[in-house]
Amino acid sequence: MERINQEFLFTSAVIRRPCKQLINGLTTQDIDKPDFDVAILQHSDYAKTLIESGIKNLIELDAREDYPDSVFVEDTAVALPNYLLITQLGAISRRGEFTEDIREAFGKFYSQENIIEMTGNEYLDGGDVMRAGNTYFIGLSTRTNQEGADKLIKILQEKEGLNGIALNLPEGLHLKTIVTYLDENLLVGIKTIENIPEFDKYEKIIVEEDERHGANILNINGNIVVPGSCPKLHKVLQDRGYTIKPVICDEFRKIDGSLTCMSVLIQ
Ligand code: CIR
Repeated sequence: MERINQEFLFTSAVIRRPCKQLINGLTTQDIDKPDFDVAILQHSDYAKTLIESGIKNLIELDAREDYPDSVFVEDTAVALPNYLLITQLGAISRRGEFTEDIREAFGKFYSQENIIEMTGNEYLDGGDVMRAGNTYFIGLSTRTNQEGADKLIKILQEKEGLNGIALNLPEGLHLKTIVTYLDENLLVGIKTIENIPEFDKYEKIIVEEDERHGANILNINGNIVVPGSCPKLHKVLQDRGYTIKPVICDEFRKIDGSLTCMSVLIQ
């Protein structure tokens, strides 16, 4: 059997059902609003795909109409091997998304003393955090500031024995909008990542411009969860021997959502 690196082994995940207010989620796209009924179906396919990829313990939280973007749980917390970091979200309208129910869900996996919260002027969205082996890359974006990145780096170094590197995001909403650490030493991303010096040492699969959203994918227990609408990327990955699990989440893309942002994966 092929060897899967420990960092891609996940047993559990936290997700949240989309709310009707999703249609008013923040967006940089100048296209239609999401169709709520279709979004619900796509979200349930996403949940099914997580289970088919080996997530045994899937916690699905109820929708929160008071937070239009609350389906994007990834941004609210960073699940490290031993510690959970609750973020302060960069967007004002999203602050407060880490409600009591999600805190309770994470309490099943992390003891109280291993849960740390951002405070003061520290802002970070989980979508800006990408693990690559023992290093976590943190995108400095419109949502994540230096103070937020520094907080995470300190926890990585002092509590987890890991490293963190902050880098300026050249484009995109979040770091993981433009790049994924897919496998040992291998990145998948948009062309711009070739100009990021911190990524020089990695092999790269560059997605075609019309499949830009293919830069955000997931390796869950060796299953590669990819957007259904990226046939060229599917072929590249299959030719390299990967098992792909396509899932269509186009309604969420209308408000800048991608595959990683709808779950927090836990080892
Ligand atoms: C936002 O602008 O915050 C949401 N509409 C989309 C968040 C997507 N999150 C992510 O990629 N991690």
